[in-house]
Amino acid sequence: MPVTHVDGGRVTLTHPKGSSAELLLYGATVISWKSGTTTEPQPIERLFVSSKAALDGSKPVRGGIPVIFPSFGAPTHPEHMRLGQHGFARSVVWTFDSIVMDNDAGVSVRLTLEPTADITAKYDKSFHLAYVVTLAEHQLSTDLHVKNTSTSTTYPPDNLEFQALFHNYIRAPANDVLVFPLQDKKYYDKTEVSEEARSKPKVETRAGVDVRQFTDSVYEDAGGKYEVTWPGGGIEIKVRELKDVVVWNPQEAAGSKMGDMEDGGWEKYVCVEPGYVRGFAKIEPGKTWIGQQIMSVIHHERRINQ
Ligand code: TA6
Repeated sequence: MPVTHVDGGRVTLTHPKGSSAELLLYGATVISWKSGTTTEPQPIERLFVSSKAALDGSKPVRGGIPVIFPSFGAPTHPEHMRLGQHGFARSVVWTFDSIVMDNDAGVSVRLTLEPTADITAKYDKSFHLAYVVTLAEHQLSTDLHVKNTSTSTTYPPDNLEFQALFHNYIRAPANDVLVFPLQDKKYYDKTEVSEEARSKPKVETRAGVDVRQFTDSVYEDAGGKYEVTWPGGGIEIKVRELKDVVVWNPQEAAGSKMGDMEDGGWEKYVCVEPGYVRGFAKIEPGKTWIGQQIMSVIHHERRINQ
């Protein structure tokens, strides 16, 4: 069967052509995506998960694709102030809803999340989330459907204001990675020491962005199509509605202080995270917002002098 439940808390998708994906119901976290390319058909792991990551639901997974909702980073919206770093979606158990597709075109599953008592205690908005993960021969896509389920008819309307992001840990030789095309894009450098400097926009001057230094950059209105490349490999990411993108690698100084980061783990991945994180998406009661990413494996030989 191309979709299997493994020990209840996990779902495995297997494509007829050999690619596979594995998700935890905890956080709807994709923890594995194995795929080949047209020139190198042998499926290999495309995501990084730290060997010290907790996979038992005790804390958010250090790796894979954590789902970030309704807030990115430290909360700033008045409705989010009781939430922790990166909101709650990545640290609650989702429900397996259905198999959406299961054929040569792809294998797709749908997970859902509705307010529980624990969530409502910290976040008392009406919402319904559906997360659709689709595995194709050389692609993985993730769609987050956010519905405002408020039945309020008050004025002003009971809008749902949120941020959302796919926190992709892309397996790659970090010090050889270049991310395109971000040149001339406005970004916020979260490695700056002062809040004032972190809040002041910069403009990217590099044709290809590397992460050889500690990098934590939030690119605003970044274009929606990215290539994460390294000698002989790469991942293309195309998005819908996710207007911003974060590029993050802690390198050793910050990475070695993370309890669930394996030794040298920072050398094995780059986070390229499409999201809506500058400002807030807003939907009226009854409306639905859909944020999508499509990740494709590319065989890439591309280096550029910076
Ligand atoms: O997406 C980049 C970032 O916001 C970094 O600032 C760093 O905190 C990273 O996320 C990991 O956050 P976490 O809460 O998973 O340790």
